[in-house]
Amino acid sequence: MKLTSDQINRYKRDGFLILNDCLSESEVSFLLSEIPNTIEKDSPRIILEDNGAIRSIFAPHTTSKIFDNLSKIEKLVQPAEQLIGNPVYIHQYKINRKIGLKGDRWEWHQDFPYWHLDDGILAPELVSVMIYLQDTDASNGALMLIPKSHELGIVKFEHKESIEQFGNYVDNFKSESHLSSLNSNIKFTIEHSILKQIAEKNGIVTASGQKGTVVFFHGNIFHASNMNITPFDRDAVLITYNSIYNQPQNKKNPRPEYLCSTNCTPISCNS
Ligand code: 6CS
Ligand code: FE
Repeated sequence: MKLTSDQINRYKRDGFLILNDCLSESEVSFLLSEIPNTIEKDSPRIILEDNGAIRSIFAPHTTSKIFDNLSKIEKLVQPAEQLIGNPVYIHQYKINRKIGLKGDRWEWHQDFPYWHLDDGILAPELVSVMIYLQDTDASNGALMLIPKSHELGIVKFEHKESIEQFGNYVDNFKSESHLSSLNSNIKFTIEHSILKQIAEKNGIVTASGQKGTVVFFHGNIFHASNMNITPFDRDAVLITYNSIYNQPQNKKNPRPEYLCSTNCTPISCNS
């Protein structure tokens, strides 16, 4: 299912595009029932919240054929190819669980700094596809985005040096635990005065949607999500597609395969 030129233009203008009813009720319940098959005890792919609840399940496609098939369906891959303008492969794939009453926040950040500095990906030619597996709104931690913020490139980090001061960060990057990129206290967050200035200018959009809603968003867009204070889970699948001509260059201390795939074979859609 290809995007219309109006949808493509809206994505280019805003940095995101929300498609309601992209997956059917039966597709979503099939995916939900498959989640237990993606969880391997004590696997580094499973990231826990401080309270012990599962926060993220990385690379679910490595243990589940169902999630592997999902990443190759036309209605996800074709829009990604249209938005990137090249054939794509999967850079990163995860299920972000926001378990009711336990799922924690994602502070305001851009994704591309992690893929640029930790993985050595040179250009922001990536698109993340977020699929809601439950009805999602502001109460249970929907994705919040600041329109047009993707046009600013990588902005200054809060409490951290600016990207220029990182210099050859990738070369000097100590292979610390990767948790500072994955937990509820992530290392590259947006400097607060910049966040305030851009939020005042462009507003904040809460991407609410029923199960089956899909949000396509740019690697440089400012985004965040609140903790889930409701008793209702907010499971979301995130597939990040990258241009096959924009592969990771960090060969010195690459992150593990489940965070940064080196299988850059272009995806051929299943029907
Ligand atoms: O480090 C990463 O690749 C992950 N971390 C964040 C905060 N967003 C992008 C990505 O999922
Ligand atoms: Fe993110």
